[in-house]
Amino acid sequence: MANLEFPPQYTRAGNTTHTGEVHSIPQDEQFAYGTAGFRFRAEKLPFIVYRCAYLASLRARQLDSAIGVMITASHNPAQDNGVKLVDPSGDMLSSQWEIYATEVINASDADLPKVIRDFEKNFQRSSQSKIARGLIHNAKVVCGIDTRVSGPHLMEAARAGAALFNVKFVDIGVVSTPMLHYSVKSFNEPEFADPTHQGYYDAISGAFKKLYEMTQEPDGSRYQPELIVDCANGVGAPRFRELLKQIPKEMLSVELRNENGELNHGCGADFVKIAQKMPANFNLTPDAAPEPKCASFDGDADRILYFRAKNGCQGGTAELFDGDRIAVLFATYIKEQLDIYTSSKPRNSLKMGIVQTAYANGSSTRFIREHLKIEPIIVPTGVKHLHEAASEFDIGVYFEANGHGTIVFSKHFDSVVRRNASPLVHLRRLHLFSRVINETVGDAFADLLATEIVLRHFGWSMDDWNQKLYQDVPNVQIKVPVADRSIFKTTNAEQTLVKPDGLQKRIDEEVAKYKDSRAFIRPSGTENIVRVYAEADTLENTHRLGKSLEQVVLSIGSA
Ligand code: 16G
Ligand code: ZN
Repeated sequence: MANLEFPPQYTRAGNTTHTGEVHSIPQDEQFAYGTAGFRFRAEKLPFIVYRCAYLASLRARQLDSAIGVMITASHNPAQDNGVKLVDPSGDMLSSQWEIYATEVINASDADLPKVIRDFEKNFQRSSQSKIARGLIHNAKVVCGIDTRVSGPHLMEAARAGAALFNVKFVDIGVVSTPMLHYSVKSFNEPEFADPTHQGYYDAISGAFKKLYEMTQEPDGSRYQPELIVDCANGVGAPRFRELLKQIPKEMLSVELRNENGELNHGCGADFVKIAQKMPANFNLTPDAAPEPKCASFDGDADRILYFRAKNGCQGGTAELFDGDRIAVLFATYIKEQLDIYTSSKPRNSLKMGIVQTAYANGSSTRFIREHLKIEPIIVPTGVKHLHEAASEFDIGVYFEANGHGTIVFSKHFDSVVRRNASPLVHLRRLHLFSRVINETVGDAFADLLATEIVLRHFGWSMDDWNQKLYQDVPNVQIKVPVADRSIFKTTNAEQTLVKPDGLQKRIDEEVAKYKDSRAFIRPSGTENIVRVYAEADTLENTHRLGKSLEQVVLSIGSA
């Protein structure tokens, strides 16, 4: 192997930021590939992105496939950035490779050549490796950025990382995270879609328009095809604007807000969810007519929530239609189609599953169990856990309450529904619905279009969507800063604390004081905090329970 040369601006010592300053990263600063990949202040990222892109190029050669590199820090402030890798079918990176990524990033500048040589040797040796067999015609690194100012500089770092072993680099520019995932799958499976922005817009909007034509609004429908979207001042603004060009206004009329201000500042899905408040630039005056139907994207448009002004908007409070409510809406629609299918006693059965996390509102879980007659699967926080559990079903609906979710479809679904051009309307609906959805990852644009289709199908207004399914139990989330979150260990899909000793008992005692209550405490995977989640019969009791649990955490933190 020739001498490995690393551009100094992408080393730990010479790490150079987008403003041209050298921001060295000391060797004792270690990192871990977490649920969101690597995510920090943008200054730290050039050397991290460079090394991640090298690793992506190795994975691309190993599998002779396109591998994605997405540069974004999602809902974090504008000064942050991040990087995560995407596997060939558009899925999250395999967990074994998360460990490799951590190893490569943590190597010192002096050790890096050896670490890389060892990786290269190991993969050359492995018998399945396409590198060893010289079959690397399709290997490429596909890279996208969000709208942050540090993005273009980090794109160059990625280009340099892929160039280390001369792997083809495809810059797909400013895209939502789901568009990057979709492109990676499209590069690897050309029959899926054209791997361009337009290919993505055409596939999703095309399915939407066909399904729209097939959908009959029921008599007395209260569906409204107008909505206002909070773009978080992020990538949703330019990209969703382009997607909407494909959809006639009579079908869906969308007004975009928060397109050009400070990213995620006082707006965006994370703000609306945590603060339960209307975002900036939405109507906050009690006497003016409130906007009837609104949705909010996060900064990289992989999360969506619907909302509207609550009670004449006193204090700017928003009523949320969160990921749980979207999941239940989708599942209700799918179940209606599946019930028709099953009633004809078909040879092939199709099984739907629903996956949630402990953050799912207790009422949504009860509704799924009692009305949809499906036992929801509860998994730990983080998309990969949900995605994996949902992949066990023919139709796997998964959503986090925070608005990150999608539906995945099995090979069996492919052969029964997609490849069998059935004239039966419920099967055609399922087929088209599966194409409106972005099955690679939660996608704010696709989820919005799918939501509108289903609301129209049922003839539902926001009131109907709220009242005809379930009423949310009052709930609260509190962030508690702690010195060391690693002392908190959970089990039972994060619903039970096993460490520190005795803490779960104290939680149980507090929870027992309130009616219809439920609560849990878990360490955040993305911030140095512990999160408290509480539900109870009234909002007041919910806050009381939340506060008392906050005290429980603080008493440990300071012990
Ligand atoms: C990451 C996860 C998101 C999860 C959040 C939880 C992915 C792509 N993203 O953003 O799903 O809800 O972390 O953050 O997996 P927390 O651990 O700080 O609560
Ligand atoms: Zn996001």
